[in-house]
Amino acid sequence: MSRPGPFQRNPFILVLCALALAWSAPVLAAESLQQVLKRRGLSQQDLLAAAKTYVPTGERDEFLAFASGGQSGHVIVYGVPSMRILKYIAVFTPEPWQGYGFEEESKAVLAQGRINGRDITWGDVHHPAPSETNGDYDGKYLFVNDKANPRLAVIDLHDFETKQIVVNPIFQSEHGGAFVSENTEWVLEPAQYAAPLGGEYQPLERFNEEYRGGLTYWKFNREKGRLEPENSFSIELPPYSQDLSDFGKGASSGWSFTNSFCSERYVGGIERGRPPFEAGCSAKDTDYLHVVNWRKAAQVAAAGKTEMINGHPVITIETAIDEGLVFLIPEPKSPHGIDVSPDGKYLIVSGKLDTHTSVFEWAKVKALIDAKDFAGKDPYGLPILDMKKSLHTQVQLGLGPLHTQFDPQAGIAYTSLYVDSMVARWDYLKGELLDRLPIHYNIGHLMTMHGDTVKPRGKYLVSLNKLAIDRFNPVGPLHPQSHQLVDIGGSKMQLLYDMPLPLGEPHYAVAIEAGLLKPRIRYKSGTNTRTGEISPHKTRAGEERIERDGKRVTIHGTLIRSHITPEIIEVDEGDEVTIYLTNLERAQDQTHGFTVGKYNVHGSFEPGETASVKFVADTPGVYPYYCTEFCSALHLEMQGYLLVKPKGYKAKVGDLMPKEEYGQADYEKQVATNVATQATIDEVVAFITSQDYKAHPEVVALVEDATDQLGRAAEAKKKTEIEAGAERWHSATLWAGQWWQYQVKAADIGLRAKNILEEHGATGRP
Ligand code: RUQ
Ligand code: CUA
Repeated sequence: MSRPGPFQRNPFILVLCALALAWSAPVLAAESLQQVLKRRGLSQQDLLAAAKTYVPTGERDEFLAFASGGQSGHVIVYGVPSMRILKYIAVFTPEPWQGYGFEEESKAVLAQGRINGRDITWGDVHHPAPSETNGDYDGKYLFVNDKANPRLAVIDLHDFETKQIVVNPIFQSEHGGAFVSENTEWVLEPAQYAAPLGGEYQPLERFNEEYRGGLTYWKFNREKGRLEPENSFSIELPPYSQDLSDFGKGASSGWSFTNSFCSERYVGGIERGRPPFEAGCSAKDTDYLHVVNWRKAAQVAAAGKTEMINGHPVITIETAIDEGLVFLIPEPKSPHGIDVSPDGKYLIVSGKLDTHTSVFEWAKVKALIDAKDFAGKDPYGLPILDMKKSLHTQVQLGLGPLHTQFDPQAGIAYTSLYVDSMVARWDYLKGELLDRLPIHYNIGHLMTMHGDTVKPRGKYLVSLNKLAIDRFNPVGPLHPQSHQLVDIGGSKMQLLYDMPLPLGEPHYAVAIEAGLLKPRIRYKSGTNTRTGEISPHKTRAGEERIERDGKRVTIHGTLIRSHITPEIIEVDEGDEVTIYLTNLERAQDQTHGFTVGKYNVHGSFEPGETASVKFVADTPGVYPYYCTEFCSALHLEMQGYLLVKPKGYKAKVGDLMPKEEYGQADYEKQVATNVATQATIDEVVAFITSQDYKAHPEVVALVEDATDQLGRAAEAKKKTEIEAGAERWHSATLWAGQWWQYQVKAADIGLRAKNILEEHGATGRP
């Protein structure tokens, strides 16, 4: 065993060396701003754009965007205006860094999304929807959908983790979803490609009779933070390929709106010589906007006027007609988005194949419904309202209009023009086009800040582009996705920044004011983060144990800088091993990872979290395990051995530490180091306590952590003294080393706290 010399052991000496090196470096003249602009070929306009997006080091963004991660099955979180990616939230797809789908606790969440007994390990995530209070984002929850395998997931924004996945009980696919009602009582998931409800087989020849679309309204329990399948219901609809939706608000509260395409009910078959779907599904000039009285529908469902399909209550088309729940309005063909204005008075629909964007007026629609003034009935008997009588205006914005978002200024909206590759700013009250900005290329959705709520914040717009083509350095035929940041604060829109997203296609994104998000930094010790409950396997320091019950070996262990307890696990070939680990840390950002090599085992343990990994030790051998996060100076030493003994192996184990290498002199040297270190710690503590550190929550957290570490140092000191008292110098020296380890951690944390206090003094930021 080689002992580190004083230069490796004392962090303060290291810092001094680094400073000395910096002083001796050659001095270069600093470049002026003009010189940098010239060298990099930047214009004044570029400089202005940079100044609008640049977030100085240590500072934070104004908004957090949550973008669907498309085929990745994740959600992407980034800051606006810096466009810095902050997190990928694993939702439908396993993600090893977060332990998602590797730890038993998160496997249980993914297992909720099994369909027909099959694990579905990916998702096609399209539309995120934040929870709302009175029609505005409240920063508490986020809902996302999976188009391919009709499912919804609930992400808790208290910790940015996926807590629940529900499988749609009657659809074969969906697209619209998730959309939330003004107070998040309901989360709407509309079907997409029509199919027999409940999943049974029916030949395509029976399309009109047996295939159906529909809307599922999931009840959300805010206290529990979970969707309640037992209190949810659906409405059966004709096979019109229902699509995006929006909840009414304000004037249109209690109603929801869903558009559709292929109301032609065309069934393709290009290989049979029939015109393909794309021709048959765009033959008519109009499709149907579905206008739904959800508040009444919920009462109808609660009264039991439903049919059960797969144990799920469904309001039939017949009942919907009898109770006056669903009305149709012709809308320009192949529309994509339906967006309700912040006051709930206007419904904006764009037909992809029509140059018009149509503004329907809720008061007119409602008057027609109330007067039962119908223009006709669809083949299923649903009442149709007259399109012209429902319209406020139609505006020519450009080619391929898709989605609309709103501005704080009344009447101002932004609509994406897919074919033209532009964003249009326009006034939907006056029916006037105001400005257009070229986009690169083929914009799909767009997002303004809180842009689909009752209170849009304006400032920025992000264009979610379908193609990147030549915008970034080439990385092969599969290009990154591309988001462009646009300044909408002035009278002319200004393009500020291109951001590549190399994860999957983000369809929609929402941006929430950063101040509304208050995620926790640690869990209550022993929390199963996926259920929110304290795990029965929570383990405190000193309670670590290895237990055997027949072939089942259960380990209760702990993680703390910089050791895993236990450090040696011995099992027999074929044993079923479960390892529960509790991260004892309380400090911010002190996550530990855990893996046992070659057993496909990994976990991520945030401060306070208890989670577990499980495997059958079917291959004998020696398996190092270790912490996978560089958590501390002695992170590499955060290790252990799993020994899997072959069947029939007879143990001949001797003393693990037979050598007596260190004597009294080593012991005294170590103690002298510790005493010197303590003096430095005392200085740092004196500095911190001389400041008004309680005004800085981050510093308070660090001080708590440092106090923890010093408590552990005191315990190790006691053990040291017992060993020294018995003149067991070797063991006493090692315990003195452990005492020093805790001191170093405390000093490290103390210095971090000191830095923060000094920096805050300099920047004046609270
Ligand atoms: S998508 S580009 Cu919402 Cu799934 Cu529209
Ligand atoms: Cu814990 Cu590395």
